[in-house]
Amino acid sequence: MSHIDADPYNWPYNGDLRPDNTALIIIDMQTDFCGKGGYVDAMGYDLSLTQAPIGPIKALLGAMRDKGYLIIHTREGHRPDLADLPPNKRWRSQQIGAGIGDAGPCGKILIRGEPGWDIIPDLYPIAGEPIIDKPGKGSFCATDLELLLRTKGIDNIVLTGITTDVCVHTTMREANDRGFECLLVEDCCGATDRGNHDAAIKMVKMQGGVFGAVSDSARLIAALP
Ligand code: C5J
Repeated sequence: MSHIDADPYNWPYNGDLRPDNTALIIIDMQTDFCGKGGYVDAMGYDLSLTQAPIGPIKALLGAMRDKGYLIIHTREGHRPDLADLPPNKRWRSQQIGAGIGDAGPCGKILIRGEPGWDIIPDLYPIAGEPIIDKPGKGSFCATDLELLLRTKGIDNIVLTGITTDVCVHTTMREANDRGFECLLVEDCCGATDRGNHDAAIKMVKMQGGVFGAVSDSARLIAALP
């Protein structure tokens, strides 16, 4: 039995935490979401908020890699011909001056293969770590993530990345509904707005842990079996 000190309950609920039944998912740590000249920068949001989790994720990634946990990375992005970009998503991005598919300092915004779309060098996957390319906010929508997790025998998912209130939350909700036991690592996430980050963390803890539990990198690394 192994538990991580977490809120509102020690995680996972059944104490069955092992490297072979638990995965770390690192969501959308792409230049477009945390780098100068990327999508979030073009929208005018404070980059320090989405850059804050880089250090904590790096520490957690190192610890979980060393112990043999499955590490999965995701990237939000669209085909260069925009065939998988819903017109309403494109229109909304244009309203805020950061049109998906439009040219920017880091290449076309949120387009697969462009420099801004890729994962930042500090957290780049190593050989053997799956990357899930997703067109939406949730990592399960239109991807093979669930197949991959079931095939590897994963029950528990540790969630990190950006942004807390959008892609991390959507993925956590999707995973929770599929029966995965989820832990959100608070300091390994960031949002484009501090209040939204805090609200997203609070939401998880309602109703006895409506989507799972919340901890932080120090508590998780200290107790990682
Ligand atoms: C957003 C994301 N915020 N990765 N994407 O559009 O959270």
